[in-house]
Amino acid sequence: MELLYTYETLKLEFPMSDIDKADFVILGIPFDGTTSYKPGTRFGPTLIRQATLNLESYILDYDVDIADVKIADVGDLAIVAGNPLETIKRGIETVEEIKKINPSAIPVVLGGEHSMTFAPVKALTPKSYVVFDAHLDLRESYEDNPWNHACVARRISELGIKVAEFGIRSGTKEEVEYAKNAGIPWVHARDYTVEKLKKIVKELPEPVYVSIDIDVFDLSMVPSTGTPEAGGLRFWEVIEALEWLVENKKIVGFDIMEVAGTELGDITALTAAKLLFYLIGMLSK
Ligand SMILES: [Mn+2]
Repeated sequence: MELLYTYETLKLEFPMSDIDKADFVILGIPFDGTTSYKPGTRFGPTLIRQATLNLESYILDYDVDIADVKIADVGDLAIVAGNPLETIKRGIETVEEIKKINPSAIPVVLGGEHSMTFAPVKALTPKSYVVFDAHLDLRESYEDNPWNHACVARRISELGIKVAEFGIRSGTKEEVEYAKNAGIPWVHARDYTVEKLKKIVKELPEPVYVSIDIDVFDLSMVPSTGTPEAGGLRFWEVIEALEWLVENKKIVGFDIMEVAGTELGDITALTAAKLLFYLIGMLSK
């Protein structure tokens, strides 16, 4: 089954399912056209898939073997180089195609810069958007481009979707004011606890879309990302929050974004791959 804008790329090491039979459908969006600092998120989806080769498919914590889960991988989106909006349009259409073929599947987007998250969110129309990120991403526009990666949470909140942000440690005064006026709760990485997240997310309407900008983690774990920031969260802090989310809220889709790098075996991709297996594992147990 072929989708209009996708092409095959590196596959995971165990047999993949067809889209119509899958519980999860992986789609890479290898775009880095508005990246500000470190380039290379165009290689993110490939690096994450390759990094899964290092992992046991059995998840100790959940007694789930990822190799037994029905996962389809539709490959990567054919991006429009340098044009985030046109690439987003292709992304929306592709996620809509996936949902048409299999309405119960959970789309899993691998990025690619964070601007691309708008595509699955627009296609899946969740009521809430929970994001783990170092950055507020609430700018009206950045470098004269409203589709820049620094604006994605703002564009999503403008859709009328409730936004909540965790692990934040970078933003402008204007972004903080916008969050206040729009009623967007956010928790600084310094103040972050899973209990604080639960308190905020408990009130959010369902279904929920979950986005993980890999830069939410401390940069010692994720040096290869578009805009690395010191002072981030630890791996198990994020996993614990995700486990609670999966148990308490209906999740319509998730993504792991901003993985960059140019070398196989990059630490950042290894962190993202482990996170991908844990997310699929916790949603399958
Ligand atoms: Mn970020």
